[in-house]
Amino acid sequence: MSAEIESVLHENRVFDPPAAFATQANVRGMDAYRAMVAKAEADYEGYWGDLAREHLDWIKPFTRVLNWDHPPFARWFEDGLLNVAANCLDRHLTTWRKNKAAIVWEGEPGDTRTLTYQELHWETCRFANALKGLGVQTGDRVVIYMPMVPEAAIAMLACARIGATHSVVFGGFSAEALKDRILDAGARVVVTADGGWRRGAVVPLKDFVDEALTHCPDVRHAVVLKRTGHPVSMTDGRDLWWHDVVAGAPSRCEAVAVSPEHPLFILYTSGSTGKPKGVVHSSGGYLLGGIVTMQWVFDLKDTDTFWCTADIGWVTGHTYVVYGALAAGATSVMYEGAPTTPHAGRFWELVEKHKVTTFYTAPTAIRALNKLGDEWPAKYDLSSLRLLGTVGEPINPEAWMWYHKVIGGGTCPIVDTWWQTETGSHLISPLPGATPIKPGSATLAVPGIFADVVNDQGKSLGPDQGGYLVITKPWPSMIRTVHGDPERYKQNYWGHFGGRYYFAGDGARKDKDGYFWIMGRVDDVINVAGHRLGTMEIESALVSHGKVAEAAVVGFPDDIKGEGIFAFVILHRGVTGDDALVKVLRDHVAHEIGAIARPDRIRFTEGLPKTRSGKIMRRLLRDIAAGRDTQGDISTLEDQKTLESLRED
Ligand code: 7RM
Repeated sequence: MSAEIESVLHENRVFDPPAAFATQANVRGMDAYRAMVAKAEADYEGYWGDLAREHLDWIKPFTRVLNWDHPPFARWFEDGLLNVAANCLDRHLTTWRKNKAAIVWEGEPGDTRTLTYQELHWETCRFANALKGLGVQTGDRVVIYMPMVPEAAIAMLACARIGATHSVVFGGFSAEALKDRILDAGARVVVTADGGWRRGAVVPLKDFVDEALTHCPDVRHAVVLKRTGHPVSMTDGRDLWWHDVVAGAPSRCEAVAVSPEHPLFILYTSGSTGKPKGVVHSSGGYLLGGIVTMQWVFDLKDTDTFWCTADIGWVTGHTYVVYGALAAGATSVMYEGAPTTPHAGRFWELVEKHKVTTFYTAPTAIRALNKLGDEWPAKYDLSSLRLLGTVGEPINPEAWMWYHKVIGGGTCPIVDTWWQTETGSHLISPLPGATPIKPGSATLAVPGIFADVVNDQGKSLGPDQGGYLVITKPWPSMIRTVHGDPERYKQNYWGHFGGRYYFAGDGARKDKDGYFWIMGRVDDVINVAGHRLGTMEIESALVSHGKVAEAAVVGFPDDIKGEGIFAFVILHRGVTGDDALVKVLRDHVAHEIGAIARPDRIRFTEGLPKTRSGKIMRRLLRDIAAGRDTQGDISTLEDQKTLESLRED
């Protein structure tokens, strides 16, 4: 790693928490926030130990909070025993919440289902018994490859109930990607469906499973949920229908007591090299991170209808559709389909229909929905909303302002939550009743998390100096290891600053108020004539021009400057990209940031290559900008066609 990253973005707007929000918030005002931080600073283990006793149900209480004797392998609450499914379900059954809606589900075709905590408990127990009947034992791995239907959550919770470790593979992944993950996880049971609905068509999940399983000799069973009725082939002895395996299965099933360090799940992320990494999460610490952030960041109340739009194949779906949401007793909305099927107002229609109070989505979705025009949200009553959130990438201030004004009616705070698959839950985010918000900043660390921006020597940097975002203490919901490769875990995340800090891979700066501004992945930094520029800031400058809907910026080899700046630009509907506009946009960036950031080349495009969770795959754009063949793993790519059309012209 080399010197600092220059930060060139300027954003001065500040939004205080609305008084009406602050007075009812779970964390009220900055003094309350600071008191929590002070407590965590004074007695780190005492702070987290108290929270773990308060928010988790223990089968056997722990006596030791943190074992950090063998860094970077942390063990939290290690001598306790608990069960995650019992913490998500059983704990509510002795309260009025037993008949509260746990999951409010909507299928893409418009079919709906609501499961109370009691019903979700029955279904989970039945499926847990079914898994046991198939020979699944505590410690075994189960791969879940399903559409966004309640049974996906039921399958996850059923694994948790019997202490099996699940690995959810996003339902949009190919047979090839599925195969790699089944093999790496060493799963012997796969849970899937005959298909799922996406953009009006059936995603033939079972066909992909069949293809994957030709290379997975250790898989004994595939359990298949009938969702679409689309014909599938069932292999005798191996494949079983979900409805058959649960038929007659008892609706009680003992929740197995496991160590809080027991691996709850493995979730694969595509590392920058292409080989997928199996991020391993714990049970106790992971769940604690999810619960406390539901309370603090999402300000959860029993009157809320909470909708996190993420697929359960992504960590955001794990923590904020399923585990954190349910353990905190939320009503969690789950939607199967695409945001624009059958029409561009589908999300807003669902907000109105289910009276959603808290809406959490990704900037990529916000920009896409913004681009479709204000007439869509205008058709629906969005007045039930009280809090908005974003996650996945930095949100450019223009998209933020649209979200705030058009979706939030100017009254909802926006929590811009920075976190990762590896962090398990939010680490940097506003607390909506406390933190004054600056559009585009994830603001401050969650109380109990210690974050900093450092240079390549690990030295803490001053205000507005760009550097590396690090977490300086282990935290309960952190990644425990990379499945089957502890050395990779050690090197990748703790190898950069002599083992002292967790390095997130992101560039960032802190402003004079200590607010964090995430500048994107350091792998994406461009070196122009010795200046290291974060791509995100140039993208943000482009999108601040009224004609631009979205932009992706990468470097390409330049003999003189080292790297030149190549911008891929998506224009708003009805705008045509011509040479005059290229000039206007180049000048606009120079004006916003400075001549050093003026793009050398601008190319107008209809789409960008993105991962399924909406992140731009700049690695592929770099290849295109350099005129090279694209290399490496593209199993996480959302839409192959976009890449092909970029290659063609
Ligand atoms: C939850 C999730 C992690 C990476 C992370 C960042 C980027 C996520 C924000 C963000 C700026 C945010 N998990 N990122 N949230 N950047 N502001 N609020 O996204 O493992 O898929 O990605 O996403 O680069 O390192 S993830």
